[in-house]
Amino acid sequence: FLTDHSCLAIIAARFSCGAPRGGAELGPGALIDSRIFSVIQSKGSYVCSFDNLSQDKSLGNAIESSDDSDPDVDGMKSPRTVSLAAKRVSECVYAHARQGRFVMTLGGDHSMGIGTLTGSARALRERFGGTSAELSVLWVDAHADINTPETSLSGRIHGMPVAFASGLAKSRGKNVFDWITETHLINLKKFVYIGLRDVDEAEENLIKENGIKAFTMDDVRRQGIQTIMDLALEYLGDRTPIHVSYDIDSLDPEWAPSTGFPVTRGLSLEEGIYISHRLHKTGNLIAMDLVEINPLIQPSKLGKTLESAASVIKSALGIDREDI
Ligand code: 6HN
Ligand code: MN
Ligand code: MN
Ligand code: MN
Repeated sequence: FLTDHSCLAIIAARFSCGAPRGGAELGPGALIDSRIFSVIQSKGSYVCSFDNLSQDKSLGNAIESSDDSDPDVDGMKSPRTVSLAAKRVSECVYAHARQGRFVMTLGGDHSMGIGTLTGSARALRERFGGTSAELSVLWVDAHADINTPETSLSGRIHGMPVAFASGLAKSRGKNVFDWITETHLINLKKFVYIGLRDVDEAEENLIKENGIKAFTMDDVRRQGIQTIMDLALEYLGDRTPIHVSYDIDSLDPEWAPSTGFPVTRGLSLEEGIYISHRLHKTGNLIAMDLVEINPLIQPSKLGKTLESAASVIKSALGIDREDI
């Protein structure tokens, strides 16, 4: 009832100014060149449309807007550049989701999660109104990405998307992220983490204070991924649209080495695929982000990283894994 599954809107968010180093802007192109979406079009019954949002043109470029033209705000690096890019991603996701299309955003660094979640949340509010179809979010990541500008130790906005998309972070009076209004916000009571294993102390406090459901890698190892998915989906409920924001660093570096912040003891590829598979089975998945592939890190293992990403994407779309 939620999405038109024959129409897949793919947004290439070629952007890395929310991260400490460049390279993630090359992730979407690498995935698209791997021809995964040709496989998806031929195996699934999907018709794919592409929006290419580039760092040089459509998303704005922090290399041009050097520190002089985009100085820090509340400790945030490249704040205006990231805000503008996230706003454009938000509008693009919104435009597709408003028409009931499944939206797949390829990153790019995870600051674009500000755009994807706000775009989905706003489209659902307009389509269904009230809280009945309020967005559910599954955040699959080694990291919690819930720092506010005040708690962040790095000032990098890819560590803050959950805080901005939920309204926890505000950018007080300096016109950064002021495009985010009530209608864009997600509800942290309808939000679940899976895969956490590198969480800052302040982030842990934010998770506790806000009563956010979080399944760490320790939980996955203790209880198994099947039980964790049972619990996560039960928590979110039956008839709720789900947006999954999938950071490739949730997978163990063995499976996804080409990423900016690899953390050991991660999900196996099989566990990663299982998460997607279960989401597909709900019939309620309306959007997916696949972010933080950085081809400049471990280029010799980029192929492996792309294959893993492709497998996770395909199972989320219900396409079998015979040729991974
Ligand atoms: N990611 N917690 C660290 C920070 O800078 O706030 C790391 C964030 C990593 C973000 O991997 O999407
Ligand atoms: Mn991460
Ligand atoms: Mn992340
Ligand atoms: Mn299906």
